[in-house]
Amino acid sequence: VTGVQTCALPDLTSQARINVKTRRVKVAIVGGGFGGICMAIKLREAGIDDFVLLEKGSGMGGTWYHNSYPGAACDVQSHMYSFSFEGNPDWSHRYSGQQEIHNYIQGVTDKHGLRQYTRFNSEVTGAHFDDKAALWTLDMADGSQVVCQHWVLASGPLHVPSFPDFKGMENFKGKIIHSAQWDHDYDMAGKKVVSIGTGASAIQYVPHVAKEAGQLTVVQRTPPWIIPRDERAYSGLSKWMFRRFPALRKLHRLRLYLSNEARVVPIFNPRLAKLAEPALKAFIHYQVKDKATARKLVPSYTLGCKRILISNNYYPTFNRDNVALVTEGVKEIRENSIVFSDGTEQQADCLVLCTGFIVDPRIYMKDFEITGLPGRRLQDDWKDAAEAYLGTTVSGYPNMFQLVGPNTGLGHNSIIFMIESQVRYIMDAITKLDKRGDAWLDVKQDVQDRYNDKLQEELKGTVWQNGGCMSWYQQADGRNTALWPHATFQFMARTWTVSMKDYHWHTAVESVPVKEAAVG
Ligand code: N01
Repeated sequence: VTGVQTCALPDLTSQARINVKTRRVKVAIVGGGFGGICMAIKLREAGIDDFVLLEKGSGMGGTWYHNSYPGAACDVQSHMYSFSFEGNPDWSHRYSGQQEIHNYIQGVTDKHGLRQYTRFNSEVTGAHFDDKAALWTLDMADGSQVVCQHWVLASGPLHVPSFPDFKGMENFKGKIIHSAQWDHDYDMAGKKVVSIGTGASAIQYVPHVAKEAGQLTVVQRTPPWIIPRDERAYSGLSKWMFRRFPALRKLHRLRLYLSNEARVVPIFNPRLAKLAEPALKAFIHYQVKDKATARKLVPSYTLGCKRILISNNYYPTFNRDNVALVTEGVKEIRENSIVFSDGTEQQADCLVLCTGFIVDPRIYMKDFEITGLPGRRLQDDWKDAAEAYLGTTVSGYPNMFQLVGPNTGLGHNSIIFMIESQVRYIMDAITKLDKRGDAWLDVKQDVQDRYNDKLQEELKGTVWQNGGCMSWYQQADGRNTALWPHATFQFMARTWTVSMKDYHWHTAVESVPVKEAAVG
């Protein structure tokens, strides 16, 4: 790996310093996944060491720390699903598994000495801005507080598992596992397993669970479109070339970037997307022997409306004698079984819920109180929809930044590209503010409103809105607050610098002495 090595024991002095009851820093980062790590690295590179990274888990990695179900892997190519500034010539396969990505994250964390800035098992439960002092106070679940000038919400939208509310669920006597909270100690050998949901996670673990379980019933509400996965392993020679000639690795990354980026075209031309559907239907019928089952696996909405999944081993799983596909709805859960809407009853020792995440920040942040300028409360401001400017700043909440905020998700390329663009933008905001000698910046409401009105207008023509499906990209009323509806280089261009005229710039009214217990 160019540049990624393990290092360095934590600086115990700094660690001790971080654990005081109330701590004051220039920047607080919430979340230790790819976003928080990128932010921390760029702060250090800019010579800003006065920051803390608050992570609710006990390790770095976010999604890749928590999601460890069998077969967990990334469906974006490894050379794209890694930082542009921390290339890894040693990726074993075109698409990496969770463990390899997790190892990469640990390597980057150690190389940049980030553990000494990190407070693990530290859940942030609220954030409040004091406009006189120009400081934020972050409330922690353990009762402590962190006072900061800026804070960056890098918790990501896919971290609160969604549990369906099936009738009788509480009566079930067997084991219940959510895909995002896999219990590796539970032995499925010989067990009757019912798996609910057929999204990105399910299609990855179903082939593995099928091999282990006595019987596996896959409950499908809506079939996903699945394309073949280019499973290639990188040869020793390729890795050597990538290490010896980093320009080759960068060229390879560029090629992957451009080929992914080309997939933005059908998003705006659903008729183009439809052209690929006959080949994918043929793929299903080629891989699944039973014709009735194959027909059930064919989606009825336009390709791309929901996230396009990639797999070579999901469809063949349905050729196994111990696997069945059920397309009836779940009517009721009983002590040892599940009853479907057609009245059939399936015995179950274990229910695996692959029912996704609560993605709407209005719901998953309902217990996370954020108050900004006087009279501003994020729950109120977002009552109709979560809105930000460039997915990063929210009017009325000065010096608060979000990574992978509203309308920054992607259906076609690597989210890490978006994160790097956002981090560059945040660094530019912090730097400009310091240069001006101001205390806080706040995006103008009319700038934010115009931006979102235009975005929603542009989203209207996309396959996500017109493809005949509902997905987690949309909130309940159909509005899409999740995805960026353009090429990613357009996002990079928009976030390259902070435009002075988009923001109000302010000095603090009061100066608060830099000492602990400034609040609380
Ligand atoms: O969740 P999902 P996921 N009764 O929301 C079904 C990322 N990811 O955890 O389609 C019955 O996709 C629901 O049915 P329907 C990626 O961005 C990335 O798999 O709503 N079924 C659906 O089938 C992905 O999009 C990787 O009709 C119910 C499923 O549950 C995101 O995470 C890997 C139901 C939920 O699928 C989420 O993926 C894995 C109910 N009551 C995940 N409620 C990479 O490779 C829900 N469903 C990068």
